[in-house]
Amino acid sequence: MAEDTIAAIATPVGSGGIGIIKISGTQALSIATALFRPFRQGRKFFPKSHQLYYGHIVNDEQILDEVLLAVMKAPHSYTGEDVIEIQAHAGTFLLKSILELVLKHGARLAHPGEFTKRAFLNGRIDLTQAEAVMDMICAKSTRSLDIAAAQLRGGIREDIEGIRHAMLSVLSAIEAGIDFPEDMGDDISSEQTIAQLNEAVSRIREMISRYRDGHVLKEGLKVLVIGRPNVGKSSLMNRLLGRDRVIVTPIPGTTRDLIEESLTIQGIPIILADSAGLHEGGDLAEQIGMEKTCQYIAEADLILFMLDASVLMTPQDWQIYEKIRDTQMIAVINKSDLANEIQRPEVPHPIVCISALYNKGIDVLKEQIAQICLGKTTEEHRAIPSLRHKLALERSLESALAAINGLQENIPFELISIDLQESLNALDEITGQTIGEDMLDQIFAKFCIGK
Ligand SMILES: Nc1nc2c(ncn2[C@@H]2O[C@H](COP(=O)(O)OP(=O)(O)OP(=O)(O)O)[C@@H](O)[C@H]2O)c(=O)[nH]1
Ligand SMILES: [Mg+2]
Repeated sequence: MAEDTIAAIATPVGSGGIGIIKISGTQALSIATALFRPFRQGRKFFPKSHQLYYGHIVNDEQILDEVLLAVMKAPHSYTGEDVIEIQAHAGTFLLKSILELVLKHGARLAHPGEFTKRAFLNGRIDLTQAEAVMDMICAKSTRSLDIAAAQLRGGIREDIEGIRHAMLSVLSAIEAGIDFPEDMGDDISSEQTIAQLNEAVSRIREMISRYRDGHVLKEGLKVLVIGRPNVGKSSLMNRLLGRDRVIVTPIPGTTRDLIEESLTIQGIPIILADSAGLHEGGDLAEQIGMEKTCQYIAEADLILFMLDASVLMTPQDWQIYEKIRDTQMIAVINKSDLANEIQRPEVPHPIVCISALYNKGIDVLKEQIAQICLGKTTEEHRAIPSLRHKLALERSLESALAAINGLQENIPFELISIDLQESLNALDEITGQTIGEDMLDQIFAKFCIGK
């Protein structure tokens, strides 16, 4: 438990209905008693846990604000410590004045994420859950919110615990083998032990494979609109965004740079990129734009290959197609309003006909995009969204494989035990059971103050 008491304004800066000042630590209750005068209970205030009190915040008998005061005594609070929340009127100056008063009475200003860090250090939540708190706050789509919520419920911790358990039983057998080689030696190198480790390894591998999906669901799938000049790429971008974000003109070569925007389609976060029309020649700016487009092809999760319904696939279109034929792609035939009969190109990819100008076929296209994107993702409750988790899983995997190798090659148990320890340590880093102070600081530095 931390010795000092921390405080911060927990609500966003600016004016609003209510602003909350949060205090956590051993002095939280005494600070509240010193500042708060309940309405009905005479002058003395004996706060009970999980009660809401109505009264005034006073500074030397001068009333600062009329507030509600929530009391949550340790260990049944967010941080696991005594916590007081003052719900005041949300004026920046007012909240700062109350906070100053709290600090004057012995609290210190909290660092970013320090309340959550205390919840973690006091064992109320593990590190993956602490990270999920910030992911909840930053979520930009229903799906990323679902991932964060599942993580907050302890989904990742449960998976890690399962693997840990299997590895610990192997480790304890091996350590017994080190201490009593004559009794245990034959048992350990037995196939059963290796099978047990192999099982753990495949579960780690499976978790790693879920990283990409989780990451995609959190950050957004990259969707690139590509095609020759003037086919209507920017018009489609504007349609999908529902606003005039990029310039559209009848002049080929209007878009020169790659332009990214975020949107959600059926709750799936998407980063949509409009690009410069691909063609031979062009001035320097266009050429740089085209180069960027070509580089982006490798990053994109899905490509919308745009064609013009009023002309057949031109040699230029085929050239572009050659660059993207092996990617996940939808052929989008635009300007369907200009063609009596639409010629479908012979490509083995899904084809959708639209008119960006007249808003035709856009819903069908959205449905296709959503289906492909969903096909690329696992259920959110099993997703691994964090790069930190993935890197630790990879380290754990490497050491576990080294341990299996060691067992097969009859390497001394002492060395195998080191590999297993390393593998376990990497797993423990994810939940935060073993983690350096630097790493913790890095994680919580991303939080906002007051959380
Ligand atoms: N008739 C018709 N015209 C369209 C349609 N979509 C776009 N256009 C027109 O086609 C022209 C080019 O549209 P843009 O969206 O700027 O095309 P682009 O592919 O972004 O062009 P560049 O940026 O030059 O590569 C504009 O005059 C649009 O109004 C459509 O569905 N039907
Ligand atoms: Mg354009």
